[in-house]
Amino acid sequence: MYDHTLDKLPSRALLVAVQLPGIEDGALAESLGELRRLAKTLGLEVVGEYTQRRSRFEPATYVGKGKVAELKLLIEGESADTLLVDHEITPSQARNLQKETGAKEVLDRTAVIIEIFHRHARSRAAKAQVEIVRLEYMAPRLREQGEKKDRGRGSGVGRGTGESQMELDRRKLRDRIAELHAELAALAEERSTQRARRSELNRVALVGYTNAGKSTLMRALTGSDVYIADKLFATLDTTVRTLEPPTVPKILVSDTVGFIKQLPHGLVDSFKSTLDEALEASLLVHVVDASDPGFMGQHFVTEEVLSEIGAGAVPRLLVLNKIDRGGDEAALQARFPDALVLSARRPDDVARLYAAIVEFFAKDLIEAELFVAWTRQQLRGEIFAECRVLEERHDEDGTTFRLRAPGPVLDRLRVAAAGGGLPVAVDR
Ligand SMILES: Nc1nc2c(ncn2[C@@H]2O[C@H](COP(=O)(O)OP(=O)(O)OP(=O)(O)O)[C@@H](O)[C@H]2O)c(=O)[nH]1
Ligand SMILES: [Mg+2]
Repeated sequence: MYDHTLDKLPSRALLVAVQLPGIEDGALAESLGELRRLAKTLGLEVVGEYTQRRSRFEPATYVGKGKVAELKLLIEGESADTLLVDHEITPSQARNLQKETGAKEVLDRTAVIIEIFHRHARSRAAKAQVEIVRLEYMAPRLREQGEKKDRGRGSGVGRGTGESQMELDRRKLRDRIAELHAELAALAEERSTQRARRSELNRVALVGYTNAGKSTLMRALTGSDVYIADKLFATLDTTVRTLEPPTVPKILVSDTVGFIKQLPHGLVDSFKSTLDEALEASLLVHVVDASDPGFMGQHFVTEEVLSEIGAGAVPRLLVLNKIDRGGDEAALQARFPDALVLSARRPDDVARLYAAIVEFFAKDLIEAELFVAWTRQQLRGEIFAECRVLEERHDEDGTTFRLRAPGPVLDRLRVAAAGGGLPVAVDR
């Protein structure tokens, strides 16, 4: 089976890219820089780069025929064993490149990204999601390998056996994919129950390109110990925590999976369920690494994926992060007047972000009066947990609260105070 499991992955890699018309040198360099970081995340050492200007990819070998020989020499000269192709290529292009250059492995951008997701997946849901994408990526390659094997055997008795083995492998693959979908459906149900319990609460989600600093801000804003690393796709699972110091009513913050250009489509689909958390947020904090020269492109890719998953209309707060790395703060602020220009490493900056988030939710609070009879004083705890109480007045019948609260909370408390229903438990 075509299986480039990462543990078996050789370690010296050569990057290869075709520069298509309309792709500027700068854009090509950025893309290769990113591929280099993807390689580093997989633990590969990049020993060289090879680019070729071409009007299109060569159908058989991606790079031109004449260049394949050059690549072979380069691989030998650098003792490289892996070719990393900066585009998605067909299984037969990969196979031909491998055969003709003598590389042990040829991985395209998609395979590299899937591999990283595979290695970083921790929760059951993330593991199942990535495995589906991986199996689907493997399926056509399995076919090609099967065909090759069959041809190699000629037209003898073995041929039929080879085919049935291939059929068997494919069926196993299909069965496994179906099993994983069923597992995910069960997990999605669990998650939607948890989400329903949180639906009334104020939600903010940190979104953005991979490595922008979302998890670093998550830590700073919530005091949680989410994983942070100078790696691509360090986070694959959504984590939800309360904004600290706590506000009344409280605000929940979610950290989410990062995006990248040419994110394999299967991954966008399979992470949709994880990103539902982001969709349900009332506010998206879009974090951008402003110290990266390609940050405008990264901003664009993130917005594109957000629209694709249906989050195009959720209000945004743009955060231009990592300003401590020497960016021109004033110039950035002038160019993006509505953005928060900051560093996740400076507590004062994090405090500004905290204040902006609190302010966003404060404007949705409705000021109202709520009368609670003495017989219903068990509601007090809930009122103080979920509303900002501005004033209390007592008389012989009960207490009148003047408070600020989100509309749905107010509606629920009014029903409960009127005796129309039991207070609904929310998770605290
Ligand atoms: N200098 C500097 N480094 C930062 C800042 N914010 C984050 N970093 C670093 O950038 C790297 C990536 O940070 P993360 O918080 O893991 O990024 P992320 O957006 O969660 O990345 P993924 O989970 O991979 O999508 C880490 O090495 C952080 O320490 C900042 O404001 N300044
Ligand atoms: Mg992260």
